[in-house]
Amino acid sequence: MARLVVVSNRVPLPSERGAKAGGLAVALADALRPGSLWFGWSGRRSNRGTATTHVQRSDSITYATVDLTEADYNAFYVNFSNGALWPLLHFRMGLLEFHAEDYAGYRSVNRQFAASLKPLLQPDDLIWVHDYHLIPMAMELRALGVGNRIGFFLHTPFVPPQVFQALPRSGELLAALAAYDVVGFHTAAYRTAFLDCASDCLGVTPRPNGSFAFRSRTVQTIVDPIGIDADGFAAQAATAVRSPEARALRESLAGKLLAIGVDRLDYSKGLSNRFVAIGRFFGNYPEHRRQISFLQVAARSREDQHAYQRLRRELDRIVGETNGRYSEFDWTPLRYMTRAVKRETLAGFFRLARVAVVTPLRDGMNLVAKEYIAAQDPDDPGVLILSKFAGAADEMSAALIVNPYDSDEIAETMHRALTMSLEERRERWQTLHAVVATNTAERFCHVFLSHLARAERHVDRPPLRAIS
Ligand code: ADQ
Repeated sequence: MARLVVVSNRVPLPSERGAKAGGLAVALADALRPGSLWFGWSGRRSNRGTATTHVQRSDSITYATVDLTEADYNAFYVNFSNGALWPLLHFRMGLLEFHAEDYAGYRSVNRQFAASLKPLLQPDDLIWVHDYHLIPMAMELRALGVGNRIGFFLHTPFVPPQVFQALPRSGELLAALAAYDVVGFHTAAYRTAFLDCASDCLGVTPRPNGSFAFRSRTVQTIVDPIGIDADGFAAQAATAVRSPEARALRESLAGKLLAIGVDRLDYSKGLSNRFVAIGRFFGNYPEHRRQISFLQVAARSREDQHAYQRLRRELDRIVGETNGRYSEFDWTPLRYMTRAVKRETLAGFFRLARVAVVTPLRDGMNLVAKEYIAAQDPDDPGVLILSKFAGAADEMSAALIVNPYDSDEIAETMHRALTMSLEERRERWQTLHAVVATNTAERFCHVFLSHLARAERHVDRPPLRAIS
């Protein structure tokens, strides 16, 4: 069987796993068989940059990482990946900041990564590249003569041509994506948006199966929604609900109900609108005051960017206003913590919560929605309120679906969730659980890798020249 090589911006090194472990490491756990290699950025900035590759092994998996210089970190990671691509791919053109020198840094880091990875590759390796930081990676590997099968999975949404073309040099990124053999998206809408961009900009004609030809290569696009280890998470939740943290949380509620939100502190997650909605909820439905507390766990993220600093200030203000207005000396409506919480602790918190409010303005998928469902007690499950702009809404239509821009609708839906009969809660949960238990992380990897394994190899082709 071919060896799997995973490439991602951050590599979750076994030595560093803590509260932040999860995400990709959990999603890929089944696919990472002994012998696999994981390559990417170490998370460190140093003067040596990518000149040295650090290799460590754990559980028969090899982790190979490189550092970034301060200049590359700023151009590649802070400015272009997170200051241009992230807002663009979340429909936030107003936040997009493009500078040619950052784009040059982005291209350069992808070239450096390709050069560092190449000596570690074996001819039959299946290479699976993750996310928007590394769009040009395949093109750079091809330019070095790498003929392996290379796949790419985009964890964010993809946007229609009118939005994508707002990014200068966007045509180059589309051509770069066409250097992959397989390109995967969470939903059919994202794939369609990508194919529309490729048709408009590259002049390709997609076939009904989602493939297209470009520069005498075939690119297969697929829809492959990411999932979680639903059984594992459910077991964790059932145990963690008795943990000291969950017990302390339950005691602090003094018999009242809990609603929960868990997100990275990111403007795509719709936290401002959610917090406004919580105020409206307690304002419009005073019967719930003192009966429920909302706990928001928001892990700080990308703190060196202005948009994130502004967001934090805005959230502090709304939380202050809401709590100032509705708190009692022995009851706080909105509990807000800006740090990550360990996965198992979260699992217990999810199980305790009668309602989860997952209202991103845009989200590639949103795994919190799936984790919340997996964590519930089947006999007494909670209710999921989910944004229609999360990729998860495609599969999870049995949730209470809301428009995340409409704070009044969110408030009204919270009231509906809290007054829902046990029978309806069970019915909705069973439908949602069937989806989460079927479309798992294991299935996600299996679908992607079986498409990649079927792709044609390119050993005899002349190297694809990188676009300069
Ligand atoms: P993220 O934007 O990070 O991921 P999400 O899918 O919600 O978003 O969360 C990923 C993981 O982080 C989940 O396991 C969640 O439990 C954990 N997490 C979130 N907030 C946390 C907190 N405060 N403390 C501890 N853990 C926390 C990107 C895309 C998503 C897509 C994923 C996977 O933006 O749309 O679902 O990749 O493809």
